[in-house]
Amino acid sequence: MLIKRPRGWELPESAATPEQVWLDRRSLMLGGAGLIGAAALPRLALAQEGDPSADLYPAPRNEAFALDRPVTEESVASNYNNFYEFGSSKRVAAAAQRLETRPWSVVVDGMVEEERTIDIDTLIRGMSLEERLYRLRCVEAWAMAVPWTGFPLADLVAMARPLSSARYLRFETFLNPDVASGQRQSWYPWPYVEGVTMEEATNELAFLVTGVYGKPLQQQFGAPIRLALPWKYGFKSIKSIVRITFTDERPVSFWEELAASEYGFWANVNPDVPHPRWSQATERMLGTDEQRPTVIYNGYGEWVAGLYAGLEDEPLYM
Ligand SMILES: Nc1nc2c(c(=O)[nH]1)N[C@H]1C(S)=C(S)[C@@H](COP(=O)(O)O)O[C@H]1N2
Ligand SMILES: [Mo]
Repeated sequence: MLIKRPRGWELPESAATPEQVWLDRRSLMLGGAGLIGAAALPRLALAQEGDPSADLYPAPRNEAFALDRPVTEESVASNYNNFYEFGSSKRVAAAAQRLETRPWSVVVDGMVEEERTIDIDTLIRGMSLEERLYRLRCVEAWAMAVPWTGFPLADLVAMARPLSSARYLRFETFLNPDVASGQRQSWYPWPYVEGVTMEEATNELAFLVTGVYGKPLQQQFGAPIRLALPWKYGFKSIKSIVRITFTDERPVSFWEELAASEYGFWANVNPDVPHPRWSQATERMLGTDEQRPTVIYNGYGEWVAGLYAGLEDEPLYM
């Protein structure tokens, strides 16, 4: 079957507008402290003040995860996002504020002792939150470094009591085309889906994120709960999760469904394995012109390289 598909996702990052250019352009248009800033910023602030988990932040930092680069400025990271539910540009922060993150619940189902639906605040308060400084490397060759707050995915796996037959976790994002205009674009396989193996899910690095920059997560970052898998390309770090399913079938992700030859299941960062249409050798740090050499497993080999022993025949790096 032939399906007409947009070519938007095929644009290399170099063809898109760097975030600093449009940040500058915006302040030019608005004469610095302009109208959009005045109208949009208080709303963002309000969304966080009204957050029922606000008292949990900032959480203590786990110093085991050190950065080799400065933390990306909050204003840069929170205004340059990939969140296709709200459009294919990086300027989705304003549109994403339409997502109501309370009430919110997460279904944990499939191969578990007992399927359940957990209220987000019950979940967050049942876990011990910590802050971790993590790098994020997008497949489009830009990168950032941010202070996520959350809890290990392994803690959720333990809580879920999976059956021994479970081999994968499948994650699903919310589906609400009334709120998320991108989801009205029917050629995309909504809802966004991602997956990892049980071994990956229980690795210490796999992190469920509920906050960033010492505050509850804002919508554009994937509130109220998203994944951070810092050794994999950013598209694996699924946002605004509503369902986590334990399964013995390898999940087919959103991007794999769209373009399997470009975005695979494993998607581990590797500078020596180019994307079919661009090099992965270097990355641009958001908010700067700095190009840094990309590192295998995004520098997290110490934690995760052992996960892939014996899997050398798999396409681990795409
Ligand atoms: N549901 C959903 N999750 C998503 C995406 C998306 O479009 N929808 N984009 C992914 C991509 S490509 C990246 S690089 C990261 C970006 O996270 P950030 O916007 O917090 O930097 O989110 C990932 N998670
Ligand atoms: Mo990405």
